[in-house]
Amino acid sequence: MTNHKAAYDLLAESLTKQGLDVEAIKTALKAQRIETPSWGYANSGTRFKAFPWPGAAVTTRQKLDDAAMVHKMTGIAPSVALHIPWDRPEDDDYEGMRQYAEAQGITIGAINPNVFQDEAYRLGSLGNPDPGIQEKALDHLLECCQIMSKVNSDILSLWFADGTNYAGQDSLRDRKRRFEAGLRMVYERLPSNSRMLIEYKFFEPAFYSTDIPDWGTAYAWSLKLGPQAQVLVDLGHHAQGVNIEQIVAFLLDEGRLGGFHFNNRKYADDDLIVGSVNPYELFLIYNELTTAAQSSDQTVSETAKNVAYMIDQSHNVEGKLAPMILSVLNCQEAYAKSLLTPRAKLARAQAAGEVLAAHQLLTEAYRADVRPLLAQVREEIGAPADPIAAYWASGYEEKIRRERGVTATSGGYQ
Ligand code: RM4
Ligand code: MN
Ligand code: MN
Repeated sequence: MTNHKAAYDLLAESLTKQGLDVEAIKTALKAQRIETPSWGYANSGTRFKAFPWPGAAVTTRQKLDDAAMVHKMTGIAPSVALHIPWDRPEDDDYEGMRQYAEAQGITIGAINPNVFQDEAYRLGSLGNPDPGIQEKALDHLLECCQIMSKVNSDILSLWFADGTNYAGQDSLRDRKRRFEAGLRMVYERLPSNSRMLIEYKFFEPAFYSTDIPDWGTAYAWSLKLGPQAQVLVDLGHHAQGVNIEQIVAFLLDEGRLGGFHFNNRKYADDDLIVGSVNPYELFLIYNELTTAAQSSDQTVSETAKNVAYMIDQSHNVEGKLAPMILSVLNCQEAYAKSLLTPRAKLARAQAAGEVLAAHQLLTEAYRADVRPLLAQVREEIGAPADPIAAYWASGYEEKIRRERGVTATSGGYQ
């Protein structure tokens, strides 16, 4: 018996008394999945300095090893997103890369094309006024569709750095049209049974306009493109005070929420550990997802069940694997709390206009200490009850520090 057991028994008893089905909650928690990003294991920094982290991954194999370790510690992170060309294999052997991942016990998840780091992209990629550069970007995006088939990925995750810095720099309407034409060509070449997720961001690196500034633009384009196109919500890409859970609810209801890039922000695209600044917001987001997954409306519940939960973080001062483990655990905790919301009671309070009662029903779920429940779930799936402690005790961090050492960085990523 581990030391969480007594606390778990008490919690299970109290949840049962509240009318909750503890076994069903545990089953849901065991089915939860969070994808980690390959770039989160490499060195990264701010635009001022990238401080190299001892043991940070350099090669894609090392990143896959690290992702596999995070999965081993948490039991719920069995896939890793790749960024191309950062993760292009030296020998171009993508099948070999997939096999290597599978041999480590993980699979390859979303493919993220990179059309922002080449010299050519100074004025954008698909939105660039130069047709030659639009074509270069398009070629890369289509190459990524082929890579998806080689690595068995069913998600093309699109983020564009495109935009303008000055009023008058380019025609806003022409840029829109270029983007629509480019996205259409990519959409037509998507592997069957796969999805294209369109990520929005209202600032940076362009600051006067970005070509996909908000969820409304991404949503409008996904509607125009077809059912394989959906919206990706990156928690760091909103203005201060935006109600993200409302965006999530809207997109779920319309069948167009495709996935998340989880992180946390204080000011902008800070890419901090998800749930570290505003765990309540994360809970409220999960609450929308859980409510939708349990909905009797089939489009809504199917959409919720297909959401791709991905982390998009870069840890600059706090290490690499331990903060990634913590990020996964924070998602797990938020999800667990969302499963405790008494939905039938809440619906009754809402219908009766009982504002405070409804609010309290929700906040009571948020306040519950679910840690013993999570320790129990982990133990039942064969993961360590305390993943971070287990990680430090595993010797993995010492091993990668010793074997990989410190790699010089240039700035930005890698
Ligand atoms: C962007 C965006 C993308 C990510 C890059 C590295 O802000 O979040 O998803 O791939 O950063
Ligand atoms: Mn992102
Ligand atoms: Mn971002």
